[in-house]
Amino acid sequence: MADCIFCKIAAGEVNAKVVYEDADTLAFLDLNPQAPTHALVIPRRHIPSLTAAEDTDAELLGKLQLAAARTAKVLKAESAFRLVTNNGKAAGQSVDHLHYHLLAGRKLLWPPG
Ligand code: DGP
Repeated sequence: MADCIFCKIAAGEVNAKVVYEDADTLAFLDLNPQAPTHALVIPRRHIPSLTAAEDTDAELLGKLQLAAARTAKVLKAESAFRLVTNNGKAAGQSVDHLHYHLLAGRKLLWPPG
């Protein structure tokens, strides 16, 4: 999508520190990290949010989960990390391209704020 920052990162038009990529997904470090390890895992294809995903996206959503696990391994965080998506403005979503935050490297509180 033309105006989507994450589509631009996926296309290589905007720089990001990419830590994992495959044909369908990409993971890069968050610009505003909330933990010592903070990556964003996204589908290359534009899906605005998890609730915008459709039945035809099921395979891609599965790949996104696997990409997150692989990203955790690349970042040596596989033993303890949190994977979360903010779905909707009130939940904190500021970029309308589906993304999972992968957070690690510090004690993660529960319940989250
Ligand atoms: P959310 O608020 O859940 O939609 O998360 C969006 C995240 O995206 C936020 O933590 C900051 C990050 N972010 C926004 N713009 C950029 C960018 O241009 N590059 C990178 N690396 N991260 C970005």
